[in-house]
Amino acid sequence: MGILSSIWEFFATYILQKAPYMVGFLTLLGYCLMGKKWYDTLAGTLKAIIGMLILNAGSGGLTANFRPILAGLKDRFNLTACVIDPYYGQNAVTAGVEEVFGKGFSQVMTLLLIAFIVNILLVRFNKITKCRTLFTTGHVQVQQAATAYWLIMFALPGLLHNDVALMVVMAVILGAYWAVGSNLTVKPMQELSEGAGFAIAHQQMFGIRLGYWLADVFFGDRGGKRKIKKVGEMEMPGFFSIFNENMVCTAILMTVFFGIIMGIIGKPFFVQTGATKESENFIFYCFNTSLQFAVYLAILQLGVRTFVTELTASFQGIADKLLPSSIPGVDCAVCFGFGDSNAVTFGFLAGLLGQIVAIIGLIVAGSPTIIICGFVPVFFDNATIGLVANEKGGIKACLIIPFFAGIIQVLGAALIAGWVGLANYGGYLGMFDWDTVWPAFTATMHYMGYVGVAIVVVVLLAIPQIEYLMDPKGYFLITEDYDAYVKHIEEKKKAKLA
Ligand code: ASC
Repeated sequence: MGILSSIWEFFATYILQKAPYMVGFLTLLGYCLMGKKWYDTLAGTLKAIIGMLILNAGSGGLTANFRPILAGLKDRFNLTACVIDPYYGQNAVTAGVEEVFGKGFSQVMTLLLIAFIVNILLVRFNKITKCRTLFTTGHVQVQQAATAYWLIMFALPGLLHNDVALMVVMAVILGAYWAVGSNLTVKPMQELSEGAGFAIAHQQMFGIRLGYWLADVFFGDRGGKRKIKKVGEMEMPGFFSIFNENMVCTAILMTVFFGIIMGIIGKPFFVQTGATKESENFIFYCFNTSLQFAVYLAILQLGVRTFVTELTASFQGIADKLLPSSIPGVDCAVCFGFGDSNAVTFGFLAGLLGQIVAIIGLIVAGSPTIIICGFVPVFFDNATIGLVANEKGGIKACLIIPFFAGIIQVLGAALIAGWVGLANYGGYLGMFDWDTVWPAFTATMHYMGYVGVAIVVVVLLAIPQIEYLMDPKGYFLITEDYDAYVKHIEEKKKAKLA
């Protein structure tokens, strides 16, 4: 028993919660199930782990460099405000959960494990459930488990005295959200990557599908009747042509943008926080910091190229033997390696503009909760949504949809974080789904109790069923054989025209 529990603890701590090792573990398992030679298995597993570590170095570098700048606005102007950022959100839960609910944080880990099992079961029985995707992003699952823990305890205080019922309700809702949310991204991601074989397991999965749908409805090609212009197809004259190159475009836009923000915050703040020295030239410091954006983005894309093929090729073993017709759900940054790379930058900037407009709106309206944009939601959410929107609806969709996503992120976060009391602890998770669908779940359960729980679960589980009914033949084909799926869609289009 002792040994078993030690193995389990090791697995939970070092694999389940650490995306690179979770991806490595799945690659190893997949290749073993396929009966690959041991040395190919070893090489593939190492490439998967290293690729994910490179991706983390890129996304972690972006976050470490640029989060303090946005958060600096708060400290510099002494604002008491709630920062929307997954790490601030997790800290807020840790800081307040004992005080508000009289519960420790340790149950969050139990919740995470049970919810993950719910995800696996929903995929295992996908003939019935129609769920095709497994979550592999442990760090995100920890953050979500923490926030869901708070939201559900707030919504159903009657459950506080019944630990078992509390865990069951939470795990079913969270596990269903993981399975159903990532399943919603299958189509957008398969189209974007031309069948690379992954979905997104992150914090804006409903946002991705909504952005994809809005881009198609309002900006799409209407079944080939209209020409759309994607970011990558823009031909810019003279000076502007240099923006066609992703690195140059990112460098120029970020220098202008972060140059302004860092200028507003002022040098003394950065000297005080130890980021730069009094003797260092401040303009040079701003320029050099802004260029890091392009550097980390390039690192991130290298990471994606290193691990995606290994994970998706080996996952075939898991799909064949354990989880039929499934694909892995991965970090949203993975899709930055596909589509038009400038759409990442444009989506981010449009989302940021939306967030700034909404924050000004909150201040002007005298809202009791003021939000500060955190780097992770404003960048990773809006860049992802922008990339998907661009693919379906071109540049207009890539700018307009993330702009509104930015507004929704701030307003949704202000409402929910103020209502449930997380704003008092300085932070809220703040990613798109947690500003939209999760507040809706919370309100439904808060006002309708157990009936509300049932409604949330039924609505979640109905989503893949509806998608399946819209195209029963293509639904599993898209994960099993993408080329055959493309043919199937072409035939459907022809039949419609005839
Ligand atoms: C998150 C989170 C991160 C980033 C990263 C993006 O939600 O916690 O560290 O997004 O996953 O690559």
